[in-house]
Amino acid sequence: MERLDEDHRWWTGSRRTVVALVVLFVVGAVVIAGCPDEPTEPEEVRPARTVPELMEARGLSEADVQAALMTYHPSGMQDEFVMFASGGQAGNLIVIGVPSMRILRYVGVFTPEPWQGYGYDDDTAAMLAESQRFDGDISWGDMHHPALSKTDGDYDGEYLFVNDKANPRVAVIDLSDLVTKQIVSTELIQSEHGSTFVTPNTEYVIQSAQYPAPLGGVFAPIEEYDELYRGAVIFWRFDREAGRIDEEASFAIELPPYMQDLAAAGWLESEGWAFINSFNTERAYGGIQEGNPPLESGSAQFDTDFLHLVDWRSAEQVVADGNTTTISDLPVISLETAVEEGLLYFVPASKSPHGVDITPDGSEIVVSGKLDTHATVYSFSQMMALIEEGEFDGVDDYGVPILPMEQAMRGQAEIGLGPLHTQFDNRGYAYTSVYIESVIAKWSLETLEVVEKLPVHYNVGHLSAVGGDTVNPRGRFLVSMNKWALDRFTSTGPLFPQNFQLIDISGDSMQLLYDMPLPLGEPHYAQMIEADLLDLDTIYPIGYNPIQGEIDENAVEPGDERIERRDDGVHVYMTAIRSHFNPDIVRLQEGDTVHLYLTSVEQAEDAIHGFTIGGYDIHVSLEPGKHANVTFVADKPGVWPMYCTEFCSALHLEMAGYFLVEPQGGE
Ligand code: K7E
Ligand code: CUA
Repeated sequence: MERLDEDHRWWTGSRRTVVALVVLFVVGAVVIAGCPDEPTEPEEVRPARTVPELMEARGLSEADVQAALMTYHPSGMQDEFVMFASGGQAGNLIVIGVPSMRILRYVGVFTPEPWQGYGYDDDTAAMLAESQRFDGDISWGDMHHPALSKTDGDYDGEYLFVNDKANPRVAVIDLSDLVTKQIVSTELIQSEHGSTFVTPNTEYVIQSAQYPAPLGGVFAPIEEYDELYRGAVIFWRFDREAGRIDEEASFAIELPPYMQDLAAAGWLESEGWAFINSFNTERAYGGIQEGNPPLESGSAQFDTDFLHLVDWRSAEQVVADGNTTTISDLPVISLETAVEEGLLYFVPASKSPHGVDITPDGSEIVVSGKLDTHATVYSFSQMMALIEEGEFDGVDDYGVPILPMEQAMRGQAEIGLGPLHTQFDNRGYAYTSVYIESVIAKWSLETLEVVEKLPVHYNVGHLSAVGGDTVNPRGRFLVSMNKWALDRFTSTGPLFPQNFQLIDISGDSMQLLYDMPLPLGEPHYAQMIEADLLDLDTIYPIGYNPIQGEIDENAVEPGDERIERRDDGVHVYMTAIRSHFNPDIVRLQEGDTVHLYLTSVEQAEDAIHGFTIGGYDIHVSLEPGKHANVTFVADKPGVWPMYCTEFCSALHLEMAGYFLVEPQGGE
């Protein structure tokens, strides 16, 4: 440190001082000598303003300017599309306007979200708590795949489902107010990945396991992997009328201990069938310290793994017939029954398959192998014919019939190194993300020839096109969801953002329009829908409880505010309106149980209040009309200011009051 300082204090060195004085003198002499009688005009320094000047100054090409014009939204101009992206490890959902790529909202799902008061009031706290498996205390989620609800195979803009890979959970988000309404969890499987994917009319939300484990959360030695470890797929029944998953009407199918991966539900021709990829047909389970190969090589021995074909329509009947065993509260069709009843078939898929995607006409299934260079296009009708004729290449160790790969597929597209996921447009093209090569490959569904590759930056995982996984893909835009950002953005240290790259796919060739750093979670997948297909309410009727979906029984009408002391505690009926809470003084005794009923009686758009009491870890968001209940024990004596946390009016700071908690025995 000292040495550094010495080197830098050059002005203290006498020799350096002499040098500096000489330099100053020379510069001064030159300046004086160069000074004629008339003063020269200082060269005009005006920042670039016109379009040509800006292009020159910033080194922009015409394509750059075109891209800017396609994405720029002047103040007040709204986006044509909305993208719902997973918030990854943040366990929440990210809502993004497309093509501007502006983040519009986060939605709390598997994680408490303070701004929304999500996880702090009684209803949302209970929802998060009840979703805990094994009475755990999980504070995060690993969200991967948002799925918009569908009618006839196309987005209907009503609901959105998301998954938690780490702690198998599925959440239901209502698109009428963008609020998480329900989280279902299961102890049947111990990790998942193939979710959420919906059947064409959202009859079911599919959730399939990833890392095999004994079903139901019991222990078994890993040496008994083949015999006792299992995968499974759960079909969560969605009750559209209620807007909730009906756990009672849901079921599961036991699967062999391969690592099931992504899933898809067929539509049109392939309606009634689900398709689930898997890797690790080798049934390796690691054990490096015990002399086994690591999972990464142990699972990469065979040239093919299995794409699972699941006849869920027929499975419904098997469940209705009661041919199931109950595990973790779910009726489970055993592997044996699934084989007997013809519910499950395999077809080999190229090395370590990942994505599985249905073509818009529902007739084919596209599968890509992470360690392969192809996208394989399977023909649904050919596979059904093979099943019908009983033409199998034998069975696997669990008795599941294996369809011959060659006869099951129409062909393979030579894509590139590490193809993952595929989406479609409205002009007969498929777009496949290619992870290792860092490109989006555009290829013709008809000829299976790649027509173009667009470099992306870098290591793309999923990609999302507007309606790209429906019967009605729209084309227009595609977002490449890149895992690595490397040199794209100003450095933020060792943790880099993700990079969402917006690509125009409406022209003859793909055009990269915009890089959007995503500073939250690792968002795996996203879906894009027209903004005008969404019908969001902006005001709740007064007293509406968004989680209960009705006017809360404790909703407070203006004029009805009061505090009641009863046997079970102190009941506070409070309203919020610009710019006061009423009541604004609440007198309590230490140890009182407080039942706080909070109603916003606002009916003006965007007039949002927040409510907090210092010291009590309470925060509620009060959108217009919203009602929330908060129950807590006033166990900390003292004077606790309560206040509004949203700058709601000029007198927002005055929107405050006191919780006075008198100590026991009065001090
Ligand atoms: Cu490819 Cu979880 Cu869909 Cu990530 S998964 S990329
Ligand atoms: Cu209400 Cu600030």
